[in-house]
Amino acid sequence: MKKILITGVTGQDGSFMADFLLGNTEHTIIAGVRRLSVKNHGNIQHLLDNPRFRLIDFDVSDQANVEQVISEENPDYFINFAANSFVGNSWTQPVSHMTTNCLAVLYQLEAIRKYSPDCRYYNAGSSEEFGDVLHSPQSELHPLRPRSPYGVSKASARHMVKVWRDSYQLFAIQGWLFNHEGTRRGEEFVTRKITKNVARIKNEYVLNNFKPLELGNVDAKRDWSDAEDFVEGVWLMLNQEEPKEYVLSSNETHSIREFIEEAFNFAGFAVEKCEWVGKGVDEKYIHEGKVLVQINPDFYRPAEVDLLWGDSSEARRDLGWKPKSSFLDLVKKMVDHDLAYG
Ligand code: G4F
Repeated sequence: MKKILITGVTGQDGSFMADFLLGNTEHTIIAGVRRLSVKNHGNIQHLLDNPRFRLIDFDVSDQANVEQVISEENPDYFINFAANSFVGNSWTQPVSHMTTNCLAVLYQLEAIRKYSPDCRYYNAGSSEEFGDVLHSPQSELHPLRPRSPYGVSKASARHMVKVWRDSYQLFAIQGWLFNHEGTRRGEEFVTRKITKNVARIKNEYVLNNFKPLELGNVDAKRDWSDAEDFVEGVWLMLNQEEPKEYVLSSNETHSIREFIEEAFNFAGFAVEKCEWVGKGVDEKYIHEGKVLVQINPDFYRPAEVDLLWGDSSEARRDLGWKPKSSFLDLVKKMVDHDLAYG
């Protein structure tokens, strides 16, 4: 029985990872949570009474705290999902992104090197590191060309993880995770924003009194998967003989526009009865004369990643991993959940 320290456990990925490990292994979870005056335990409420799940106060951006936790707990694995993960916010809070996504990783690597050198370490990497892509699809060989302060923070952390791995022979890796979504996804991310608003509009439509969903660039394309499939991939990556980093992706790309169409379709607004009219900021998605979606340029980003499209063939070959859910499975699951629970 091993000890696994997970940070970011109240978020989507951390909570799904805890569920996966408690359900599929005998190991114990130490769940590092930053103390907040109002608790945000919604995603882990069902785990709080599990004897193999223990919460500890943990602030990844406090070096003294990181050193104390690693030296006292001596974990066998450290899975770092704590991050500032909303790209759109990273232009207004670039320092906080560098601190949490990069400097904190340095604290963790140093603490592992000093106190727990056999600990296997995973840091959450991102397809945003590829950024302004040169070719598609993107595999592990694609150069890092970030387009946002968020992308820079993750790319910098990647270099540090490699340097610490090579210099001190640590099992330290940072996989490239393409977009991954689900019913625990934060509402600021575009997929959940869409499915929550589809559910709202569905309920308000009959009253003929609803506000359209407002979005930014609907032509950007992303490679979306189900986050529950990805946590299994991360665990496989952590349990190879040698430390190697992999891309996890669906190997398909879809536009935000397609996500919108499919989400409304699953809620009963058939694609055949809807149409896009207008151009640019005046574009609207209309169903029987009523505006479901309109563009709000406030949601445009200072620099956009227009296209992400992963190539996870190495992970599929070496780890025997592949996503179980398709793009349409994912959209349906999120819409059904938000229609049922609001
Ligand atoms: O859902 P998003 O905010 O995700 P984004 O920026 O792709 O980042 C996510 O995936 C990364 C992996 O590639 C992670 F590393 C990162 O932490 C995060 O999980 O935006 C997706 C796209 C963008 O092109 C954005 O411009 O949707 C576009 N978009 C259009 N309207 C919008 C909106 N995004 C948001 N959040 N809100 C909108 O209203």
